[in-house]
Amino acid sequence: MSLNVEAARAAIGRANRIAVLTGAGVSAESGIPTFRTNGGFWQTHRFEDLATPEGFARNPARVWEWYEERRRGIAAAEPNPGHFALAQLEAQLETTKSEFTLITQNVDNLHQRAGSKNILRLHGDIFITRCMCCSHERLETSPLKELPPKCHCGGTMRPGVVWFGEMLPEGTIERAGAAVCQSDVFLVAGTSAQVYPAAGLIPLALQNGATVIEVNPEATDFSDAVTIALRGTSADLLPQLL
Ligand code: BJW
Ligand code: ZN
Repeated sequence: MSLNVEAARAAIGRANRIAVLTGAGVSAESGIPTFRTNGGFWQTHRFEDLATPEGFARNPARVWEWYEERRRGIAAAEPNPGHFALAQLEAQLETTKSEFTLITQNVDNLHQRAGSKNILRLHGDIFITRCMCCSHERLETSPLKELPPKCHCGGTMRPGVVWFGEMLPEGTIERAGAAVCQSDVFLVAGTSAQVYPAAGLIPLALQNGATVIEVNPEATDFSDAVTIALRGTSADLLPQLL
């Protein structure tokens, strides 16, 4: 075990309040593609077409086909040792009355399926559909019968996720910021930290004196600033840390 892994383990062991930020990289070892790295969606697809309100307005069927394909892939995937390690840490901290907040940018449900409970989902949930007209929401985990799906009010349903240029679900970034400011340790795993406001939580933690630990096989814009940068995958490193 490297010195850095030891130092990160020790910081986590001492902490009373832990906040975690995860991104697409934590689900990569479950077979779910990321956005910006090797084979990521934005290397073959235009995000303007698939992940903006304008792209959806231009061609709802195209956007829905992409989401439906991803929903199928996620439904067939299983949480990996990285997801399970975070759920175990939360369960352990519960017994010592320590605080644990898992902040995720992921729209898959793998943290939840691994047993994590206190989850703040910054970018929504791919299994929720929401009516463009009356905002009615439905949780739909099985394949959809029609694309785009329709609401009982006749309106078109959209995926319950956050696209570029849209606000995050009400209160989530505020709650995430509060958890980060109060944390002794902020663990950041599997995110390129390029999308805001999520990425802004990293400098916020540093300003508030938290030990910031990054887990990522690649360097990010924040690697030099964080307290401990660990190079490796989350399925490999998170179980060693926690
Ligand atoms: C591994 C691994 C392994 C690989 N183990 N690791 C301030 C400054 C500049 C711009 C803005 C700003 N504030 C707002 C903006 C605009 C915009 C933005 O940030 N743009 C930037 C790109 C510059 N932000 C927004 O629009 C946000 N809304 C907002 O701010 O509202 C207020 C506002 C509105 C209008 C104007 C101004 C303010 C909303 C952002 C929504 C992002 N949506 C998406 C799609 C969600 C739905 C879906 O999934 O379909 O969210 S885009 C996509 O990126 C997705 C992700 O959650 C998000 C982050 O990606 P993530 O998770 O980091 O993945 P990758 O692929 O980038 O990185 C994977 C990482 O894993 C890599 O580092 C790998 O190395 C690593 N990895 N294998 C561990 N095994
Ligand atoms: Zn409706």
